[in-house]
This record gives sequence, structure tokens and C-alpha cells, in this order.
Amino acid sequence: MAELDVEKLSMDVAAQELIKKAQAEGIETIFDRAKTMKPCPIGVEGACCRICAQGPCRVPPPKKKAGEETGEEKKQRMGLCGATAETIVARNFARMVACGTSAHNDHSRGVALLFKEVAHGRTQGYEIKDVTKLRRVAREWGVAITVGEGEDAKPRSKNEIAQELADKVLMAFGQQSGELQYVARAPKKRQEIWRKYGVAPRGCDIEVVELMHRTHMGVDQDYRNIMKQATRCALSDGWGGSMISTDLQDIMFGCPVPVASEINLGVLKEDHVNIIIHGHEPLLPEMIAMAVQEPEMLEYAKSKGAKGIQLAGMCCSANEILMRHGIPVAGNYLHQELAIITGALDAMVVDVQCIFQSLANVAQCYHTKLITTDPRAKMEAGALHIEYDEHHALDVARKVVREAIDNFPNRRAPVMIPAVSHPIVVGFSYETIQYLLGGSIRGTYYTLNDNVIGGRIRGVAGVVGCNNCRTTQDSSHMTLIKELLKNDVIVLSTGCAAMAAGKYGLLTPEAASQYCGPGLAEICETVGIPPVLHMGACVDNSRILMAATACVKAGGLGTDISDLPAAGAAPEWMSEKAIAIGQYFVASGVYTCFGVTFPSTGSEIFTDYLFKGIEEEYGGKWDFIADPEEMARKMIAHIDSKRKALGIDKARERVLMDMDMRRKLEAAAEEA
Ligand code: NFS
Ligand code: SF4
Repeated sequence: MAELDVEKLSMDVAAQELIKKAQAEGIETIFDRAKTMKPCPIGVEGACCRICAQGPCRVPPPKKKAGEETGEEKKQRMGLCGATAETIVARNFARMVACGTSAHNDHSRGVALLFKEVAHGRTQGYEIKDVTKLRRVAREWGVAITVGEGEDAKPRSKNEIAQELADKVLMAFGQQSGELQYVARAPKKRQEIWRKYGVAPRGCDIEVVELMHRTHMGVDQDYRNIMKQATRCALSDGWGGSMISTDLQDIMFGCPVPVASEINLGVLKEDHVNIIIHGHEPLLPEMIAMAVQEPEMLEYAKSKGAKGIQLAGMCCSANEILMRHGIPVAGNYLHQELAIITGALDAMVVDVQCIFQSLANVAQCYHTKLITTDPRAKMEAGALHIEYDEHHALDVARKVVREAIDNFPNRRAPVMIPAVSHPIVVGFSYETIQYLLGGSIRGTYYTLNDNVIGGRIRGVAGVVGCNNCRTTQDSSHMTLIKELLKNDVIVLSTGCAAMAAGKYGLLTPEAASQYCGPGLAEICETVGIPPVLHMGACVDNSRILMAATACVKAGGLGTDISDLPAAGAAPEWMSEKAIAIGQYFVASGVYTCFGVTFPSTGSEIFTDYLFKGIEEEYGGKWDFIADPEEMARKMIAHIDSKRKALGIDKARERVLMDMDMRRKLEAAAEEA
């Protein structure tokens, strides 16, 4: 094995220690493979077409600037069928959107199916926890929350409401025409833009299917038209599947409220049975969280010589149970092999998405039991499959926990748990932010807006997305976030980015005085919140859309999301889901920056469209900036340009509003 420079691989000390341990023990990890296998230079630019058996066809980078090529030179930049670089790159990009959307929407379908079973009382362990949210969401879907008329009206039972709601929501997946229900949640102006360009999504499944069809060999050959469907598809994720799963998960498992916990591999305990839940779906993890607390389970663990059971999470499954139960997080995406290498992990329980196949190999080098639980995601070898079944979910969870306990006495390798962990405060759902910042009287995002208008908060940034082994773990996240905070930009975060923020102490209220500019620091200190608000898993990017919409509706910051002094970023993205998310943010009017690499650079014309042309249609646009400091600079410049357009660029002093100003705000809010 080649020598690795651990500081280049991760800025996380816990990761560095464990990569060294892996090296010493001869265990190969993603970091070794990244060193020996370089990315294909043509594929990385999206310029390799392998959608039919006459290819793969590669279109090399142009020798001249776009538009200056001769006909002959253009021909050399074509696939066998004549597909141009633009078509090839657009198809590849669109297929990433399709796959990313399918991942979120299929997750969402699972949640909706569970919701129906819960509503009918056919499950084990689940219940409807947030009745207030149930009623609010039900009303939106046209489900009555009372029976009878006028004074005789009586409230319907939560199960009755949920049953009807479940049927309506499930229809959204197969819906063929019209618009998805949550399109109506967007600011009015945004809805009109979507209608104008014909991209208001019809259903959660149809948009993926149509996009796959249109990117088949010999179908859609106009990159703008391909992107039109990619946009409609992405919107069926952000304002469709993802939003549905956030809502239904909140209704069943509880809407997140602020909760304290801890993050990084130091949360594992040497003398406890350690279980990590890794993946994306909270369904089984909710039950595992219950099972580990049962006295019989604790007794059983003690009978095997353990002091207790330590449950922790990884990736978005972690975010889900962290937000709702304060269960500690062992780490983000690039920590998955490393957790096993501690030698202290008795079971890693995985479901779907972002799971390395190499976990099976690594687990076999230690005593760790790798347990797959989802019928859609099995491993050929090296894992035990215990299938999730909502009708016996708690029993399945107990079985999983028992497997882990039984494995505790089998620990063999020297155990090394890095003494690295950080306290965090999480749970900033859209509703919680409204409550904290909106005040109890108005119950809107009004106070937030007021502070943005007054200039204490310069703007809002969403920093989301993955880790990527092609760049130093967490380093871009940290540089970007710190730059933003310093400039009074409040950060909303989800996914592995939010975990990164937590690992270096940014998810505590105390971080405000240390990292923020004076305006933002003052707000955070007054309200008692961290300057980076952890809003959940990647499906919970829908919460960011809702927060942005609430800002528009609260008034004073324009009439559309594209008017807000806001920007989004995924500086260490790697997953196709991130591309789907990026596309729905762009189509919602947000300037969205990605780091590491960008999968469209194989066509200058197409990239130009994503980085510039698309803004004329949707008010948002993509950007690719590898350097996080430069990314921060451009995001802040964008925020400032929006402030200028709103006429609040000079309002650094707090403006106390008079009645006239308030009336104007309210009028704008009504319009939105
Ligand atoms: Ni989002 Fe969450 Fe992490 Fe990236 Fe993967 S875990 S769904 S895709 S890697 S942020
Ligand atoms: Fe080549 Fe065209 Fe087939 Fe793509 S669709 S692999 S460009 S022949």
C-alpha cells in the first residue's frame, strides 16, 4: 500500500488517526483507492456517451472557443449518431437529475406507504406523534379535519384524517397531469414562472420516467429542451417527494425541535455495544432507537459483558434520529469505513444510498457485523440481511440489536476510538425557526426579515451536500462556512455538510461570538441559536425551500425567492442526489455553487446555459468554483447584488419601521 498524506485526505483528526490505523493494519480504504484510480478525464466533464451499444462515444474538449469551430471541427466533436457535445453532456446531466430525484422520491414513497399502514393501525411500534402538523398538512391536501357542519362540527380522529391524507399523498406518485400539491406552497410569482416555462411538476414518478425516455438514444436532441424536463423532474423532488417525506416523517416521528447531542467517532464507547445506523431512511432507525432503551435489551447486553448499548448514526439516517431523539452522530460520509476500523463497532446497520460496497471487506477484517435491512439494497457477500417490515418493525429492530449484542464478545482487533467529539445543538425545522425568530405574536419569518433589511444579517446561505474523496474531507465546508459567518451571512445546513459544521464546533450557540460578524453574532446571542442551523437530512432541503418561501411571504424582501439576498452551495458534493437538489434550487430562483468538479464542462455551450442563460428563465443559476474562499466571495457578492436590487444595501443601521413601511411589507407579503 502506498503511503498516504492524511492531512490532505481529511481535516478531521479522528479520520486522520483511523486512516493511519488502517494503513498500519493493511486495510484498504476509499482513500487508498482514490490514490491509485484517477477519474476519467472525459467522463468527469460529462462528455462520454454510453447510452447505446455503438459507443461509448467520447467528445474531446474543443480546441477553439464555442462558436468559433468550423463545421469540420464540430463533426469531430460528435458521437457516432451525430449527437453533439451539448446533447451528450445535457443527457448525462439530466440523467443525474433523474437518478437523484428517483432516490428521494422512492424514499418518499416508502414513507407514504408506511404512513398509510400507521393510519390504519397495521404497524408495530409507530404512531402519529405530531397531530398539529397532521391537521395543517391535511388541510392543504383538502382533507377535512372535522365532520359535520357549523356548530355541530366535531374533530375527526387523527387516524381518520391520516387515512384519507395517506391515500391522497400516495396518488401524487402516480399522478399523470395537473400539478403536484406543493407547487401551491411556492410564492405566487415562482409558480407563474414554472407555468410559463411548462415545468410545474405533474407527479413524482412521471417526471423521472419521461426524463429517462427523453435521454434515451435518439430522442430529445435540444439541450434546452432536455433541461426543461430535467427541471420539471428536479422540482418533483424538492417540491414533491422530498417535501412529502419531510412532512410525513415529522407527522409520524415528531417535528424536530432544538436538541443537544454530540458528533464524531468519539461518541463510540469501548465498554458498550456499539451500533451505527447508516443510510437514509428513518423508518427502522426509529424502532432501533426504541429497542436499545428496553430494559431487557440492556440486561442482555450486560449478560454479554457490556456496560450498555451505544447507538449512533452516520449520513442522513443519522440526521433523522439526531434531529428527533438527540442520538449522537458518529460521522459523515467519509467516516463509514473508519468507524469499522476503530475495532469497536459491533454492528453497522445500513439501508439505502451512500453506502460503500467496500464496507463488507472492511467489516470482514474486524469483528463488525454488517447488516443490510432494505429489500432494495442487498450485498452479494459479507453482510447479514435482516429485512425491515413495518408490520413487525419493533421485532425486526430487536433482532438487529440482539445481533449486535451477540457480537460484542467477538471483538478481536486492538480497539482505538479517537477521543474526538463535539457538542452540537440541532433540530431547526422550518417550524422551529419560525417560532424562534418570528416571535409568538406574528408567527412568521418577520423578525428574520427585519434583521436582514436592517443589515445585521447580510443574507442567508444554504450550505449542504456530501463529502468527496477527491478533496480534503470537510475542508471546503469549513472554509466556506467560516467566511460566510464572518460576513454576517447566516447558514442553513443539512446532510453531511451540517455534520461537518458540527464536527468543528459550529453547531453551538457559543460559536456565534467566535465566528460571526458583529451583526449576526448579536442575533444568535439574543435568540440563543448557533450561527449554522442544522435543518436535517438531505430530503429536508425541502425545509430550506419552505424557509425561503416564508421569508418572501413575511414581506420586505421582494416577491419571489430569486429576490432574496440568499445563495446555496454544495462545496464537496459527490452524489447524483446533489445534482437533483442543485437543479431544484436553481429552478426555485437560487444562485447555487458546486465545488470539486462539475459534470458539464465537456460542453462550453451547455455549461454557459447552466451558469448564465438559465438565470433569465428561473432567476437562479449554477456555478462551479473549486476554491471555497472564492466561492464565499461570489456568494456574498450575489447576496450584495440582491440587497442592492431591494434597495437595502445601505441599511447597515437598524431601521425602525414606521406604519407606512409596515403596510408596504404586508402588501408585498400578500402578493407573494
Ligand atoms: Ni445527501 Fe445524505 Fe451525505 Fe451526500 Fe450522501 S449522506 S442524502 S448524498 S453523502 S450529503
Ligand atoms: Fe454514441 Fe450516439 Fe450511441 Fe451515444 S447514442 S453512444 S453518441 S452512437
